[in-house]
Amino acid sequence: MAANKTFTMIKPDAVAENHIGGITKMIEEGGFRVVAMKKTQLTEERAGKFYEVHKERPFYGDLVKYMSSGPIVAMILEKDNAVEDFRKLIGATNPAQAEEGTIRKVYAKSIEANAVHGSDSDENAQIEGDFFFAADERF
Ligand code: RTP
Ligand code: MG
Repeated sequence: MAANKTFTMIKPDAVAENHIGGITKMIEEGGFRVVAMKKTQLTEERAGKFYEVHKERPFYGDLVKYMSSGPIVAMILEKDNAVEDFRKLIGATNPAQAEEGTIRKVYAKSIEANAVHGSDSDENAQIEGDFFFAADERF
């Protein structure tokens, strides 16, 4: 994926609480264009694969259970400097440290149930987008 793309998921708790619209509004008002979008549910196996980089972290098992606990909304987003700007828009991993105006400040409930995922590099944005979307699902 080009450097002007990033990948995000609206996480299970935010989907369950009807925040798809609110979060997508913040994303679009933040200057991002939705290139691809789908509601789907990860199996534990697929969530484990998606988060494989965190396999050795103490929270990995809980994270995999949480991310497969209900439907998520996956998106590819486009904007100049997408990866960095999107991480600014979502705010800190721990909502207690998230700045005013960030998505996590508004919607995150805890360090785990923190409403949204954002890719951490151009390389991972490409890998993560490819994990969910075929070529004919991107516009
Ligand atoms: P993300 O990948 O979801 O955008 O979040 P991030 O970069 O801000 O945080 P990361 O370190 O990549 O962690 C991935 C996700 O794991 C959960 N987590 N739980 N219990 C904990 O201490 C803990 N730490 C992280 C969160 O859902 C975090 O977003
Ligand atoms: Mg991360």
